[in-house]
Amino acid sequence: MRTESMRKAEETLTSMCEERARMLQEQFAVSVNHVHALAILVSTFHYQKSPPALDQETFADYTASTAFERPLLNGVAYAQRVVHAERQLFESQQGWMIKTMKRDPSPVQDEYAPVIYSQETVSYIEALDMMSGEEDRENILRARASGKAVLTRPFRLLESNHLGVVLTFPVYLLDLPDDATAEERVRATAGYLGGAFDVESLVENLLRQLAGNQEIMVNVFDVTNASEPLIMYGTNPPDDHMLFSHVSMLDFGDPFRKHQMKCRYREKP
Ligand code: WA2
Repeated sequence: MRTESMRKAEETLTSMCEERARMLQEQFAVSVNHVHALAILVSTFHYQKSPPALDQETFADYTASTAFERPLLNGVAYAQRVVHAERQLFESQQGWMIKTMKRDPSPVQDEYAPVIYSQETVSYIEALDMMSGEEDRENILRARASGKAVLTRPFRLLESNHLGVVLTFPVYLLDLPDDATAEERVRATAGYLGGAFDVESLVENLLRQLAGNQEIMVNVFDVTNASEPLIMYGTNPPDDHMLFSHVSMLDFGDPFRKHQMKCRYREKP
């Protein structure tokens, strides 16, 4: 029988879940917008000035003092597109060798995406070819062909090994019309500005601050492939003893990916 108290409990769960989904989506959107602005900063000061009016120290200072604008990102970085014919010159100018994400010297590739500017919090990705990691590589290819912000599926981030997703914006050498083809976009690509959403620790922080946190259990899923939901946040509890759950929709701004939040009571209400 559905009692009045059960109806109330269900209503409370719904509103708590909707509130959490709204907050997460909002903080996500704020962070994405600020990374967009950083991509424009690199375009303006690195590529539209000759010689470039940007260096690692300036990038590190600026990104450190604006970190509060990107509450869910553990750090941001800029990876430059380097084709193989330019590799030697690039490495001698930088004074370091391009490395893989496993930290070996990079083998020969058609092209590379070594990180040349990084926020101090992710300085460990400097000089790493971001195309050497499967998730980052897919993001780079999709970002530059589309001209839009893109997200990876959830995966274990470098160093922290926390579950998260990477956000990538493309940076172009010239102003492209909105209807530029994918091929034109690839040809005009200068590099990639992005960062990692440390979902495991930063979403935990966000949820901890909310009233009622002790009573409910929150999961976030990447449901791009509806038949194979990927866990993005939280531990998946066994379904059996659970009375009801609520699913809230999430929009993180990449139309290629679908996300949702699922909330339940920790104990039978
Ligand atoms: N940033 C931080 N930690 C990571 C990571 C990443 N990618 N990938 C795995 N762990 C510079 O798309 C360009 C940042 C990638 C941007």
